Amino acid sequence: MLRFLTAGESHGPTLTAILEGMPAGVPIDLDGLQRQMRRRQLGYGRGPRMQFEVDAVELLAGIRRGKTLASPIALAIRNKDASIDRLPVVTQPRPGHADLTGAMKYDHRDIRNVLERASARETAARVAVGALCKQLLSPLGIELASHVVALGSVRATSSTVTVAQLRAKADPTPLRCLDPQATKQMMREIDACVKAGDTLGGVFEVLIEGVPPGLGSYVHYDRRLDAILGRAILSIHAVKAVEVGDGVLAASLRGSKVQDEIFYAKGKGFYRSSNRSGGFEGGMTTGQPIVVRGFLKPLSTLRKPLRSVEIRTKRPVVATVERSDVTTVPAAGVIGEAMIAFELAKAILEKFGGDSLRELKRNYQNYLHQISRF
Ligand code: EPS
Repeated sequence: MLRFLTAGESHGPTLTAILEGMPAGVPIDLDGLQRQMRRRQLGYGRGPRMQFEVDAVELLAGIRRGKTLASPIALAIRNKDASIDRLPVVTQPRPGHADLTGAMKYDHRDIRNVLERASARETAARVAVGALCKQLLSPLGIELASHVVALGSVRATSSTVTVAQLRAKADPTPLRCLDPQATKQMMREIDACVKAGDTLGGVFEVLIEGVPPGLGSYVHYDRRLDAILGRAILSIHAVKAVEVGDGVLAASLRGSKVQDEIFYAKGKGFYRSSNRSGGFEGGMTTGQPIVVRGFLKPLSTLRKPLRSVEIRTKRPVVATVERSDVTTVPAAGVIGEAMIAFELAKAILEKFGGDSLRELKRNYQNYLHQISRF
């Protein structure tokens, strides 16, 4: 079974992760891993922290001469800002953050003990884990990309895209968005929020190509892979809703306008002319591209803070102002890719097994051959 743990506080010395269950013999490209880390730091509207943190990943165990050993992989990302022991006590909880409930639950009188771990900085470790998982998926022909489809009230015009297009055209733009007109409006909206001391949410979309039919299962609720991906996306900080395919629109349409009709052609096999399901039927992948969206609420650290209550005196105050971002939607897409890469790698190892990449590939090819003859 593939599993991972992360540890580390936002301003502690190090973020760290252990990924266990990777087969042996997977080539690991450290530069590729580092590029994924950099992608998480980009995006107009990020705070000052992203300018000085390097998020360099040190691989400490489980890899030798550029290949996985099958032993647990340990990695570390050292924080440049490691001021945790010098930072002031926090007693004015921010509405929307983990502050108040976290302090009550763990009996902390200093909210810093909560916010340091609740911070989205933890996602740097997840992106490193996801980057390793992508390097397992890539030799199987599975590729992921993401883009921003809405920021605040501005929506990008939608069109069908491919992973290659997203990588070439979305990543180099300031907000990882394909629509240049919408990007300009989004940037104006961010500028207005900077002035107003406010924050913005939005929507990212993750696209996955090359997934075979039949990952996940309809036989039991906890084996439905769309549900597993939904949980993975909801676990990302500030995400409040998830959509698979045209899920939200589908709820308002008739069935005849929603289902993807089935066709067959010699040589091509079974196919659909649409992908409204987002690549899932009955909790299983259909073999079409997977399309998952994450909806973020605006970040809860506001430079113009909201009303709150001091936890010791119980007097009305305004919430603490921590250094933060105006929006993190472009980064959240990269984190979404990482979480989905992990869950897909896990689902693949569960279905196909294999202690080495060679064995996994052989099992995988066998299955692809079997379904090609269905
Ligand atoms: C983040 C680092 C943090 C924030 C952000 C994400 O840095 P700092 O708090 O030192 O400025 O920029 O964290 C949050 C949005 C949050 O709510 O905690 C990062 O590395 O992604």
